[in-house]
Amino acid sequence: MRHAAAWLPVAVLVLAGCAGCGEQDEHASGTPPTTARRDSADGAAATGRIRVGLSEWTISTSSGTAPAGRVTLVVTNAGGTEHDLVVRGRSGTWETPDLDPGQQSRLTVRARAGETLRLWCSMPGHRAQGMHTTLHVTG
Ligand SMILES: [Cu+2]
Repeated sequence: MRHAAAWLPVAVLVLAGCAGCGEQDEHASGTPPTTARRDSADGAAATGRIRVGLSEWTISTSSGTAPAGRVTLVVTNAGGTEHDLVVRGRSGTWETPDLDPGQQSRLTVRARAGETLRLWCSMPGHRAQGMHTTLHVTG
């Protein structure tokens, strides 16, 4: 049964390919083949987007948790003075440039399931005044 089950999708793919050839569709317009899904344990396939707001003297996030994998933080300085954002996790440390009030920056980080990412502003004194938070990474 296992072999038959594995073979069937291949047959479908081949048939779909032939149909495409018959109609002489442009290859560029073809829908990309569905890639086999890897185990969910491989969190690298997951993506997420979280908005982060910087202000005096707090960091707010659109979610308290992040999915495992690549996570894009959309960071906005909503305050009245310069801020930045540093993110540290088990896979590394990432940092935005210094952001003027109103400026936005994107930071893509790699999050591992079960870890807690630490976020803070590295401007002198800002972290101590409250500009820090955490994001728990879900499986
Ligand atoms: Cu700051």
